[in-house]
Amino acid sequence: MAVGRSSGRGGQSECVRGAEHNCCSDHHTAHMPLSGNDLWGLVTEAMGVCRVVAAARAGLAGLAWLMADPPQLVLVGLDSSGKTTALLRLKYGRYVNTVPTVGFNCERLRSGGCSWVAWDVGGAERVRPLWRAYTRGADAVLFVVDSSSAADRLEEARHELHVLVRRQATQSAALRRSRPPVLVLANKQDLPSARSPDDMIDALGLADLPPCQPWALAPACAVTGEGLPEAMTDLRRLFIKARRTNPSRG
Ligand code: G3D
Ligand code: MG
Repeated sequence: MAVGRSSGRGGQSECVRGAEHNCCSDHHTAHMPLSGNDLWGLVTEAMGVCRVVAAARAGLAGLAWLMADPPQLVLVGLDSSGKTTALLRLKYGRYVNTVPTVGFNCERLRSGGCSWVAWDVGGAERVRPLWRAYTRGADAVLFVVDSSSAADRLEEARHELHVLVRRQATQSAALRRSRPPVLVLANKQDLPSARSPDDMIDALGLADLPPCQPWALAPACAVTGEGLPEAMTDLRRLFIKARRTNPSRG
């Protein structure tokens, strides 16, 4: 036999009694019958407490995440694709004239709602073997491509991107961690000869990447900064999703 919920608005108890009714203990009957409203109140109160506890736990988790080391972002791509321009634009919010990168640049920055430690690595052919040292510990990759480049340079970019993804698959498997997401930045969209995002997806063979590789492509112009915040938001989203899949960062 159940305790019926009060139908009266004035808090009138409608405690249904029957032969097997045993919800009202002695002390209950001795004092005040526990009405449906009372029970409902207790339940909602308990739910409220649970919500507060959950919010506090989420807050602590968020705090711990903020205090932890920021994720490592690596910018790679062919030389002159606009990596350093993009990095400095993200860091300072304005255009900074660049010189060809010798070695690497490293900046701590905040973009897309997340703090990052960003590594910008030279893209000339002779230094590309160095990419592996940077991508090994990467949490996310920004692969910058000049959308206005000639077909042979795009083919070269496609080749390097696929090599990078294959290498990261091996490294991630060895380290038992999720694959770092790759955000392809289709840069230099301001130039008249720039390919559209769809053409870039085709030219770079992104549909041929393994299904377990998180990726996205975002059009941008690193000189004006157009598209960069959206790109970084996409990257953060992919990063959080990958992290949820495998919370241990390895
Ligand atoms: P890298 O670091 O990938 O080697 P850089 O490339 O950032 O040094 O940029 C190479 C050149 O491309 C620079 O021009 C830079 O201004 C230009 N560039 C970068 N992003 C864009 C863009 O979105 N649009 C246009 N039009 N140009 C861009 P210079 O003349 O200094 O070599
Ligand atoms: Mg550079």
